[in-house]
Amino acid sequence: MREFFSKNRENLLDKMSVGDMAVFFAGTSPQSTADSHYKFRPDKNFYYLTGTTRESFILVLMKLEDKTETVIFVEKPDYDIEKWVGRKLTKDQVTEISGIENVQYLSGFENWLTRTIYTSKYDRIFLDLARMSFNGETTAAMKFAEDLKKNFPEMTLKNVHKFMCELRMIKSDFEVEEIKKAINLTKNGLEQVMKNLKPGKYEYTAEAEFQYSIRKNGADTNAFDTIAASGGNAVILHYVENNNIMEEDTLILMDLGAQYKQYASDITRTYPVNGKFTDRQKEIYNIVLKANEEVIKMMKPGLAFSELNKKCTEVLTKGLMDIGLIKEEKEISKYYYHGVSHFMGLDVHDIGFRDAVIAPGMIFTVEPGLYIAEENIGIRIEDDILITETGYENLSKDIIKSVEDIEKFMA
Ligand SMILES: [Mn+2]
Repeated sequence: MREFFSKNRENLLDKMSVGDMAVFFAGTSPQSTADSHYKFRPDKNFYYLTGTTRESFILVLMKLEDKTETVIFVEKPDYDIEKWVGRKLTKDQVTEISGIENVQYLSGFENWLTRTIYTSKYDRIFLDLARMSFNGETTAAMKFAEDLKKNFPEMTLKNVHKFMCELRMIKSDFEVEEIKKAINLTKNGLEQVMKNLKPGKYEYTAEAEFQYSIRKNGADTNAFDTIAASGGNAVILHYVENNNIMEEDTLILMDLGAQYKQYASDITRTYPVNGKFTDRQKEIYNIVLKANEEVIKMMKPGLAFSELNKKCTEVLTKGLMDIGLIKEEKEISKYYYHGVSHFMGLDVHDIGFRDAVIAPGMIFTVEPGLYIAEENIGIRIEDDILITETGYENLSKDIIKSVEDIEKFMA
């Protein structure tokens, strides 16, 4: 899919001005303990622009009046090191994957950069300086920014995050296909879960069934840690311990997703552990399902993101008032306390602007929930939705979610 990555670089260069340079880092895997490291997950912007999934690589895009230029810096193959850590890519392989002709070794990067700045008309450098929290981790790009400020104080530094959001918010056909594959793996995984649910087992057995299925069928990994939360655990939004016994007559909330290649899926389903909903569970479940369906139905280009939250809260509030669980509208915040939607793509919570107007090619989750701690009931139903020219396509429509379908499947 070399053309896809080449096109992404072209699109970014289109957004850049003459005299701009953009530098991206693939990153390295953090140490976990002693000499162990977490499995490497490439920076998703780096992947989007190169298709490579190797540590430490550096990508540089440049734009001058009469030309654009792209260089990728890679690790030099070294047999003595490869005996321990596995094969490196050759320069030809990097070109084959990325479509970038100019491949150089990392050891030459600093000299190359200095010479390029000295002999050319660059005055701005774009770096990926996105931050999730004020005291968040310092990335390779942030460290590099410090070095640049010291060694090239005449250069203006800019954050490329805004451009990357603009590009990645709109998915190409290729990306939609990758995401469909991830969702299909998740579908099979959830069916494996339903087939094996039983009171008395531990929650982690449900997680393990999912894991077994997605890996066996070719998923790279999980898009995020699986939540398998039964009974009252399901009111904790990010419960990942999964170490309690699933009791008789409880529900289990499974929030999970396979990652295919680098693309995420993000699905939540809530199942009765013994295969049959109680009347009360059914009542609450159908309110959440209604919110899920009504929000999905309204999705189309031109809509403001905030409309989705408004609709969702409306349906949930009305549902709980109808069954008498709440008397006033504002009480809903006791039982529903998160947003209904986020962008999804290369990252499970994909980058994008919250105030963006919904447009064709965007992919959103829709995930209403109700969490009733005093009744040990937590329910969330989440689908992945592609915005089309005329409306939407529910990419996860084949993952069953009605009470009848679930009970029939589990019987
Ligand atoms: Mn989600």
